[in-house]
Parts: sequence; structure tokens; C-alpha cells
Amino acid sequence: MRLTRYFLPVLKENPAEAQIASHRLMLRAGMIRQASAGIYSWLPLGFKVLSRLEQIVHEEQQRAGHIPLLMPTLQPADLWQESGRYNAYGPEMLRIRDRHERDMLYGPTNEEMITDIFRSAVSSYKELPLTLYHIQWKFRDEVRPRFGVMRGREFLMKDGYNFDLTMEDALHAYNRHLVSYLRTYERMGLQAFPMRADTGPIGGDYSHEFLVLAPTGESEVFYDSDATGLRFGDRDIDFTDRAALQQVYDDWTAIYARTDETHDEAVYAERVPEERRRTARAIEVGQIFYFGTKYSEPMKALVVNEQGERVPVHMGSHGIGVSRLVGALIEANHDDRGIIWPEGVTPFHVGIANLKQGDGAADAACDALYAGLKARGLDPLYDDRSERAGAKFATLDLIGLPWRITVGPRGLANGVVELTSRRTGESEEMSPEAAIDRVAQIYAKV
Ligand code: 5CA
Repeated sequence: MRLTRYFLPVLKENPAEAQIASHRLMLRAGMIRQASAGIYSWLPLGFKVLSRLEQIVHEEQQRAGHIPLLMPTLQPADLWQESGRYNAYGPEMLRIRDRHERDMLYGPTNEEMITDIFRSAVSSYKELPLTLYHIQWKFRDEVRPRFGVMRGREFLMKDGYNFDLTMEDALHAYNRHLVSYLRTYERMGLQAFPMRADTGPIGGDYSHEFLVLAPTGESEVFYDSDATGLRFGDRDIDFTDRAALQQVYDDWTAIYARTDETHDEAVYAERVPEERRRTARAIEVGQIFYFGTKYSEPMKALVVNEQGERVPVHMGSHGIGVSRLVGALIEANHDDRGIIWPEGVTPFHVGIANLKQGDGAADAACDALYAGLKARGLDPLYDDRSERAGAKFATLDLIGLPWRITVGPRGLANGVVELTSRRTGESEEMSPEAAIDRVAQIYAKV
């Protein structure tokens, strides 16, 4: 993309309404624009990151054997009356009446609707196990929407639902989600740790939240410092191997890590030596639940088991805060000049800064670099504005592309361009071809 043809409405000033870095930087970098409290338009740069996160979530869900579908944002109230949650949910639910006086709602989550889909089509244990998920907008009329996309009213969530014959099978599905989430967050360049959690209005008795440490996080967490050293990495895992998944669950949950809702001072003191005890703020980027037959019983989602009896299925639901993750990623990756995207999620792979727009040699070199990067499957952003070097660097630093290739007449006279890392600030001179190779190598690993 050439910057002169793009839509990147960056702001020079710090917006007064933004209290935390991610909100400030998303507005300044032209990623989002507020439509009303807690509701945002995703401008092209923001939309690119959001789409990239969606893609990673899809890939990792499908790797785990989960099946995508798409349910609507608007739901009929009667499904929620069946489960008993229509009245229980309270003012966070946005209730709507259509022209035929039918009660509708903007879905805050989809347990009822997916259970309805399931029961309409599945009646035998032979069709299990089944996990369906979607990535869809949700609405929760939060009292205090704040911090931009971190606590929105409308937000994008991946929510997945497993249907299993027995509790044992459903806990295997729980472990599949735990492992797929570890992989998902790591691919995004984030360290998110599963912590024992409260189940809230979703219900059930088996739940973990995934938390990313950040001083501006809304959750308070207590953990053993050993937790921060754990990485899932790129180990090969067979998602049908129950013992292997259970081992990962055991390894991760053996280490004390809890939110303030489940924190227990006595257990903490007994299990964690004093020098390893840590208290910090953190952002909740996902949550998994096993809730047994909480919905399948009242909603009659029954299957015939091997003995010929009709029994309610065991279910769980599993959410990732996709739009919140954009904010969480920025909270974890920025400096005073702007965002620093991890390579796995960056909106463009590399920026090209032409120091002398209009200079024949500089323009030709930039065009060749741009074409060369594209030919290697990369997505460059070429700053082809007639601006000073300082302004170009400031924009590329603000929007956080991890790599920049700087092209100027002086370097070109010696056959070199400069490749600069946004994170370390280190620069290296090399030929344009070598720069293309280097950038391609970096992204081949992502
Ligand atoms: N049905 C279950 C799991 S599918 C559910 O709704 N879980 S949840 O309430 O924990 O939401 C899942 C994730 O969505 C949260 O971990 C959080 O990352 C994100 N989320 C929840 N509320 C908001 C909000 N107001 N703004 C942005 N993200 C949110």
C-alpha cells in the first residue's frame, strides 16, 4: 500500500478522552473512531489488525478440531426465557422490540442460540463430540465503557461451545480449548496465563481466565513468579491425545495464579515461597468454562446414549476477546513514540521511508523495493508522501510497523538502504536485495 492512496487519519495531538496508552495510540494512529460510548468504527489500519487476530483465532480453533459457523447478532428473547437468563441477565442486555412487537435482544453471548441449533439437529451420541464456534460482535450495555476497545459495549468475541456425552469428554474439550488458547496468544506475541476464575452470570463450576500482565489492566492477580517462565512454544500436539492435553493442563494449573475473585491467602502462603509471590494488574483476554448440563437440561438438548437413554449433553463455552486483544497487544507493546507490533499481528510487514520523494533514483529504488517485497508475499507500506524524514519516521513509529527500510540518495550512491528495528532502534545498512531477503526471512518464522 502506498500511504498517499491509503486512509490513515493520524492525530497530532493526544486525545483528551483517552486515559490509557492503547486507547490513546489507537486514536492517534487512526485505527478506530468512536461512534458513541463504547462503540467504535474500525478504520483501515485497525481493521487490518483485527482481521489478522481473527485469522489466527480461526487457524488455531480449526487446528484443535473446532468447527466455524456464524450466528446472528440479534436473538429472539424466547430462547433466553427457556434457559431462565432473560430476566437474570439484567441491564447489561440490550433489549429491542421489532415491528411485530416481538422481544429481541442484541446477543451478549450465544449459549442459548447454539443449544437451540444443536438440539434441532443432533439426537445421538454417535454425532458427538462436537465443538462449534463463531467470531461475532456482541453487545453488553456496560455501565462504564472505558479504555477504548478494552471495555466496549459492542465488541468482537470468539465464542465456542462444546457438546459432549460425558463430563470426562467435556473436560477433554476444556483442555483442548486451554491448549489452543495458549497457542493462539503466543502466536500473537502475547503471554497470557490461565488463572482460576469465577464463573459469573455464564454459570458452571470449572473456569479459567487468560490474563496478560499490564499495569493498566482491570483485574488484580496473584501468582507465583515461576508462571512467567512458562511457554507452550511450537511443540507438536495431537488434540485428540487426552493424556497429552491433560499434562499441559496439569503443568499450567499446578502453578499458583489467580485473580482477586478466587485468590486464597492461605493456599497462596502454603504453596508459594515468599520470594516468588507477585501481585500485579492484568487484562483478561479470554475465559473458558465447563458448565455441564446447565443449558442442555432446561433447553432439552438431549442425545440417546449407548444404553438407549435420552440424556442431556455436557457443555462448555469458551471466549476470546478479539477486539479487546488489539488494546491488550498495544498495552504490552508500546513506547513513548507509539505502538510496536509483534511480527505475528502487524498490519503491514515493513514500512518504506523515501527520504527524497521526487528524486528519480530514490523513487525508482523504493518502487523496486516495494515490488520485490510484494513478490515475496509481503505487505509493505510505502510512505511516498512529500514530507520530511522526521515526519515519515514519526508516522511509521506511531503506527508501530516492526521494520522500516529507509531509502535516501546518499545511501543509494553507495548501493545501500537502511533496515531499522522498531523495537530496538538498531539499524543496519545493506543492499536493497539483502533487505528484502532479511525481511522475508523474519516473516518466514512467524
Ligand atoms: N460465553 C462466554 C464464553 S464464550 C463468555 O461470554 N465469556 S466472557 O464473558 O468471559 O467473555 C469472553 C471474553 O470477551 C472476555 O474474556 C473478554 O476478553 C472479552 N470481553 C468481555 N466483555 C468485554 C467488553 N465489554 N469489551 C471488550 N471485550 C470484552
